[in-house]
Amino acid sequence: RGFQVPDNFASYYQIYKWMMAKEKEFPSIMKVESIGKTYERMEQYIAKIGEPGVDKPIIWIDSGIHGREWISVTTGVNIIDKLLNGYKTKDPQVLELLKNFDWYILPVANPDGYIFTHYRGGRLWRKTRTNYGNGMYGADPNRNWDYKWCETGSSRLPNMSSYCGLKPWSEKCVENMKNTLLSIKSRLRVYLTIHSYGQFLFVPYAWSANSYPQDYRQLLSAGQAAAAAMRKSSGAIYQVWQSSRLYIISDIVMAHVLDEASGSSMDWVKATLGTKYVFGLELRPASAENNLGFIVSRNQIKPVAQEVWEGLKVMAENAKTN
Ligand code: ING
Ligand code: ZN
Repeated sequence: RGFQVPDNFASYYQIYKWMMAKEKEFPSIMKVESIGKTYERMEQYIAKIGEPGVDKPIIWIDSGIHGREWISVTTGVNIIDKLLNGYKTKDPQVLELLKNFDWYILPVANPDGYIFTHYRGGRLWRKTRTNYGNGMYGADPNRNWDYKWCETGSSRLPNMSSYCGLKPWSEKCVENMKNTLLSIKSRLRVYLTIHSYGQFLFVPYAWSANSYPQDYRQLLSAGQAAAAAMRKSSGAIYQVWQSSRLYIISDIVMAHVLDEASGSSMDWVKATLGTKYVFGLELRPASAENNLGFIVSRNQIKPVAQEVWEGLKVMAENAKTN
């Protein structure tokens, strides 16, 4: 009855059905595969989009690694939709993007967490849903990667929202992502992980405000170019930073502390795979009280997707030439 997945905060199951339908509609350029099963045995579906032929450099995008960040999931879904619509209408820009790159898009990176946020009372769940006993569930899938694991901005306590897990890769959904990324290591050119909120475009490293990749300046300027395109699209200002250089008010020490966070996907990809263009995005809003920033109204879905799309095209352009 007119329910359009890309225009709504769709459920895991609706998104899965939509991806299957799109694969049928665009069999020559799109494949949907599962990269593995989660702790709760849900498949993690990835869309692979590109012109057939030789293997090309890959642009990877994941969204929804945190359950409650619904606007990130709609953005991942809308990027798939934009690539397919552009192909259908022979948009020369999109044809170029599909000729130069293979696009790997994982719109619901943490299905267990995402599904839980659709239950009554679960809307603000961030983590996975691994059972850690005594009524404690889930580790933070953006603290569970094996680079500087659990050193900064992580908790060892399973009841905390930034719990780093029992060990690196303890979370199935994270291990599946790692294995997939390892298998495409030599072709991986751009890694973008989409979160919300705060309106930032992050560059590595997140684990320390005093640690930079050797090509930091180049990443920063590529990020600034993308953010400028985003601003031109909608007026929204995205600040380009290392997330570790931001200050937050810590609820533990009740003071402003650096927002360093280790064990993130972004840091692992940059440090371990050596991928050139690695970014983390925090979508709208810029600020909100009491976690309400995770609840974004439906009319934001399209403008947010559009501004990300504009930024993405600039990232792709940079990744092609530099
Ligand atoms: N923010 C991210 C978090 O995991 C982040 C920020 C992004 C940290 C990339 C490290 C790397 O804390 C949200 N809102 O989840
Ligand atoms: Zn997040």
